[in-house]
Amino acid sequence: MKKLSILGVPMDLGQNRRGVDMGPSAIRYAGVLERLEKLELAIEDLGNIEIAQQKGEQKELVDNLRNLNEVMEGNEKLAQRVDEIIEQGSFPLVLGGDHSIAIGTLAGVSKHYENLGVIWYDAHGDLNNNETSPSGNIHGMPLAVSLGIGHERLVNIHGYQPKIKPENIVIIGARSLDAGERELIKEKGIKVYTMHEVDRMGMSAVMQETIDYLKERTDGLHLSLDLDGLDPDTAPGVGTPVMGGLSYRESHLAMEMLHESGLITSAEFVEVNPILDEKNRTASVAVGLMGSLFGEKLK
Ligand code: EXY
Ligand code: MN
Ligand code: MN
Ligand code: MN
Repeated sequence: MKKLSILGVPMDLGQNRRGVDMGPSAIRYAGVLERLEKLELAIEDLGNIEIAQQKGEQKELVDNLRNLNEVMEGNEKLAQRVDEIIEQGSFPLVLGGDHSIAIGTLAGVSKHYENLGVIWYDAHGDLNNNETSPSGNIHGMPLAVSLGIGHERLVNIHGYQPKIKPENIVIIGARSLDAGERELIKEKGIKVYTMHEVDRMGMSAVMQETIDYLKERTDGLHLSLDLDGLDPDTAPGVGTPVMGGLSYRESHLAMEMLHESGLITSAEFVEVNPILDEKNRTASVAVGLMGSLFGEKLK
């Protein structure tokens, strides 16, 4: 039976809105364990890792980076835990927390693969660095950091860099990209399906191309799913909502196709903020998507 380890990361220091540190609790409250226990999986819930608390007032940015030390510290812990989970032959399912935690997740995962693939399901590219970032928020940087681009302390987390190669990445759902991010996408030739392509091609073709593309070049595949990739009407409980996003059905289809592909080897669901949510809807949507990713069937 496939082993699955759930790890919560109550991180809210990669951005400046409160409440996303309650994401893991909201997702558990929405019934993630009960839902996945119905599938043929041996599940353990490892609880949350300890993350520094955001204090009342915002600290000044250092090198245009918000909370660099605390984000570093949390991600070092996370990388170590994820590394151990894979070492023990289990599938890491990481619950965020803001998207800065992808730095630690990928650092722990990628050690185990030569050519880790990454599906970045997100309204944003998360490809900024401290020079291009309009906000100084590290949750807008994790994909660049994992490519080895950015502050040297961030890129060297868990003692090596880069974690991933640009040709092993597929971004899906993008509709808010900063100038520096667009340049990087061009320069590195990163594959991106913006909302325009999803509308033109349909999600089925987008996912089939994604799977075919990654299947031949990667030896492991990580899903980094930011709930703001979905439309805010479906997933309102996120800190940086962008209109015109992926629908509930498109997202389930994407998860179902990933399950059928058998390629996914680790996953994280991030940016669920119950304070900004409506009756925990966004966490429930996340749990439903996890159900599809792990093989729930309609009939
Ligand atoms: N691109 C903007 C920035 O870097 O500040 C917004 C980033 C939002 C990132 C969200 C989590 O995906
Ligand atoms: Mn906190
Ligand atoms: Mn993101
Ligand atoms: Mn996002």
